[in-house]
Amino acid sequence: MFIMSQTDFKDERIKFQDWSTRKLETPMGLLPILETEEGQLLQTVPINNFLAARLGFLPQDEWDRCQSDSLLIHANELYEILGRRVYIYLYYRKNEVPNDIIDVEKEAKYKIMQYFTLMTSMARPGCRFLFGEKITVADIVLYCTVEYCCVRYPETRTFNSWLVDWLKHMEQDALFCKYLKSRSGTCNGT
Ligand SMILES: N[C@@H](CCC(=O)N[C@@H](CS)C(=O)NCC(=O)O)C(=O)O
Repeated sequence: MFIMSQTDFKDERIKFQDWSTRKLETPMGLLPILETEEGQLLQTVPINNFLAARLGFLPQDEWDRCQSDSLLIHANELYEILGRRVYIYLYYRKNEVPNDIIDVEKEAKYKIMQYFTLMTSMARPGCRFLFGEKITVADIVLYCTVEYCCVRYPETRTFNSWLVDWLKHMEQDALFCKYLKSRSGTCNGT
């Protein structure tokens, strides 16, 4: 949203090896934290909504705004489920592969199916983006959620025909492409 609205900001990434020290300086030992003139803001969903309101990425319609909130919360839940159950042993604790790996994989795929069924059902029919002709915070979060799932489950990109069309619209959008090009890699190089 900062990049798309051409707003200056400082993006501070903490290196894995520095985290145990830096963690102690944070109120809850967790990231992300948004530093604003008003103070510190914690929790992904309100951070996204605060920035969306300030930078012009909230849907106009009240119902759409509530759907957007719901999508943001569900996307966050899916991150937590996959993070705790799958990505943790794939990338961080490689020698702690769970004994019930087949069930873990099955559950992860079921959760992706369940969450994407819900999130894609929120789209207004016939629109380029979720809630109209303009990208909102929910589109950006949904895109990042697709990418997150694709690290392990690349078939997520073709989950249903609405998602396939919508991904095309997102990746054809000049401002969104500017954001995609601006990104640095993740800590594991993906
Ligand atoms: N509910 C919180 C969860 C935050 C969270 O779990 N953050 C993780 C990274 S995504 C973290 O800081 N982990 C570091 C740690 O637990 O030491 C949110 O949505 O912001």
